[in-house]
Amino acid sequence: MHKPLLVALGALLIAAPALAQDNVVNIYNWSDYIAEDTIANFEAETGIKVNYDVYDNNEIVDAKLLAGNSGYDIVVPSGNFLERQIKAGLILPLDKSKLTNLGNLDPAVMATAASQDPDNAHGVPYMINTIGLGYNVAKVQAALGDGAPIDSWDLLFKPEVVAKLKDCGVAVLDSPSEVTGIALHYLGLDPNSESEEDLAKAEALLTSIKPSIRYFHSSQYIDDLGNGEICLALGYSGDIFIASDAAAQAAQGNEVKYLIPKEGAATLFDFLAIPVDAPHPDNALKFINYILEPKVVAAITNYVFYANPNLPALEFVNEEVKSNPGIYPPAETIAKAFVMKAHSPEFEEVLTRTWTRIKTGL
Ligand code: N2P
Repeated sequence: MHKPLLVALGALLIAAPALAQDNVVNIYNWSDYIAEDTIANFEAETGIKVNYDVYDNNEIVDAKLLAGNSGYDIVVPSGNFLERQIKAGLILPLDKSKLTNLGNLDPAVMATAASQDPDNAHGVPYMINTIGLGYNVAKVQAALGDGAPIDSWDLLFKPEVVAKLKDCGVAVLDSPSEVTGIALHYLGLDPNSESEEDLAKAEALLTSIKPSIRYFHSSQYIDDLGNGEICLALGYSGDIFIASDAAAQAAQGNEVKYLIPKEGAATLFDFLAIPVDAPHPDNALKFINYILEPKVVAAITNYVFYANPNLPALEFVNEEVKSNPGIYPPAETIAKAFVMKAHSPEFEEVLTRTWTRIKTGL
């Protein structure tokens, strides 16, 4: 064989594995936040290999981004965290010329999202969720009788009420900003307050119900609610619907319902975003553009029961999902909901210490 050709072939052989290795995208997403076949379908369509890790708490992602060199190409922070991450220079501005499907997103959602991500420059709204209460209908009825406040945060925050649910099991998200925000809202205070006096009131409330809480965890409650191990959870809307669906499939007599309390629930947008030091930003943009395809994101909504902001996707969302007011909340629920704002890094530190005290009593 001709020598230069041999050399060229040899170079190709050496380069090939390196290229194959490079054609990847490293994704860090919430657990239970994608359809079963989304990743495989994306890999088949694009030839890009996906490395997929999961988390169940905003603080974990935040810490990794702050530390730098996370290796991730896509992360999915909630808006209040994204807002601070953008300000800290941790997120890459989106190259919108590569996001040809961006126009599918609801302009009203984009306008709201812009309050956390100015000009929608850094994040693509992925899913919308509320934080409310999931409960086991029969167990709560058995413990509390007919007068159970199954329309109110009283179910969790009134010590004498929640004490009656202690034996059937109560779980709360391990999420300092969200849980203290909800406690402040319940007390009639600003959920985004950074006053240490207000925080002390939220701490007192949470400490008063602590003896009735079995655990603080942000994903364990899905299985436990589904199989009747616990009867009340402060959790994310779609996760509680996953539990409800599992309970119905198991047919063991557990019926799980989701409650958006009448006082109002927290509403969150989670965003697809690219860390500033992402090793494969172009592949990240390809993945985000794929998620923006109506059928792709509708399949995710149908599987994980979270609403997406993609307008043409709505026709592919199952009827029982889009007509469920716990998944696609009606206007009056949204009007009563509150949006979490970013905390200053200083307050975040105070909050972390407070949260440890609430959980450990120390
Ligand atoms: C998915 C939880 C996503 C909602 N398991 C958190 N914002």
